[in-house]
Amino acid sequence: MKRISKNRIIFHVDLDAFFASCEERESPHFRGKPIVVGADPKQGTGRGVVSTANYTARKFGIHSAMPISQAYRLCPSAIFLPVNGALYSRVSNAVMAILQDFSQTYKGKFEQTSIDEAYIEILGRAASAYNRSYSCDCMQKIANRIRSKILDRERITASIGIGPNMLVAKIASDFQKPNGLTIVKPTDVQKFLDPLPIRKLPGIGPKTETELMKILGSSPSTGAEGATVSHLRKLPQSLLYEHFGRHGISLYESARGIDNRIVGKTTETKSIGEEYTFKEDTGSAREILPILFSLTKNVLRSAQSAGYKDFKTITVKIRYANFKTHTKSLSGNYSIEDINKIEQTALKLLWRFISSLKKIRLIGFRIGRFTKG
Ligand code: TTP
Ligand code: MG
Repeated sequence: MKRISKNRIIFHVDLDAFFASCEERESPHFRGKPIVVGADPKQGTGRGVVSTANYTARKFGIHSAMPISQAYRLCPSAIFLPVNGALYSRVSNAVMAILQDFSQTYKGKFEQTSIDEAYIEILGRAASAYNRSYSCDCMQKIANRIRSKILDRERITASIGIGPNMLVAKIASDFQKPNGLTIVKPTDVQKFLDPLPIRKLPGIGPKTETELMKILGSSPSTGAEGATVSHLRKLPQSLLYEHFGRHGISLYESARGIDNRIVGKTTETKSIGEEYTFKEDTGSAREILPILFSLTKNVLRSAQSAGYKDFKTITVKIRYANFKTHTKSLSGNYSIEDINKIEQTALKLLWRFISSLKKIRLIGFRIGRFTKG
């Protein structure tokens, strides 16, 4: 396996309850109250989903992607707000500019991975000093400077994780949210990961978790607290490969804190997409297709204004009336200007899901793996 210098220092910065924090800063009288950003709850009959909720609303059990009607039932007195994308883009750009500045100060590398997340790799003198002593003081100071600057300038809080690679830094930033700082020294990686639930590892969603629980279920050591990274670590690489293919190899490596990705190398951001919830569930192609094409146009417009020219994946998502959700992707070489080819691909992916017998509640369209022009 390719070895990369052992002691890299990578910061992962993730803004807290991002959309809700932007709303809170615009209307300080909201502070301390539960805020839910997303679809209109329409007194509990609304049909969309929650984009995010602030930490006060999360105490009621409200979270991202939950049906807005359920959020309303959990806390009818919460402040429900629509998504204000222009505001969030403005704040995101300002925060990312601050982070890029820091990365230059520390002769580092920078990579933004979503609207509210970025990695900074610290290089130069600060990195050498840390590698000599592993004293966290210096890294703590840098992290606190970053958080203070974001708070002073943009009036929102961020959580930061610091680790020897992108995987560990990302898990660490989530460890003490909100407004938290977690530093994982290179020598402590396994100690940090072992007790965590397997769901904390990127790439383990509900499906992989269920599958892994089935495999681990026969092991008497998996206690009532559920499977942890240390349980996952007991599974041989060959067994994981048998069950999950290449994804199994990355599970094996993640459980050991191995990640050789390089910060700032990729020119690809994650993806850009949009979803639409129908006012009433429908199985009619005449209602569904115009929505698909309007989502396609909106997404391509956003990608174009972000400066992208080419991309490699198209994904279509559908949610049936019973909430069963499917996504289907197709990889290829697409140019953003080639709208006909993109629409045809989206149609091909969606078509198999359309049937007058099975009504659809939501459709989504997403493109990803960009290359900047
Ligand atoms: P996240 O960083 O995943 O979540 P968050 O910032 O709201 O909360 P946390 O403190 O846990 O980081 O996502 C960033 C923004 O992306 C979020 O504020 C809203 C949007 N988003 C959605 O619209 N739908 C989703 O399902 C998720 C997860 C996020
Ligand atoms: Mg966030």
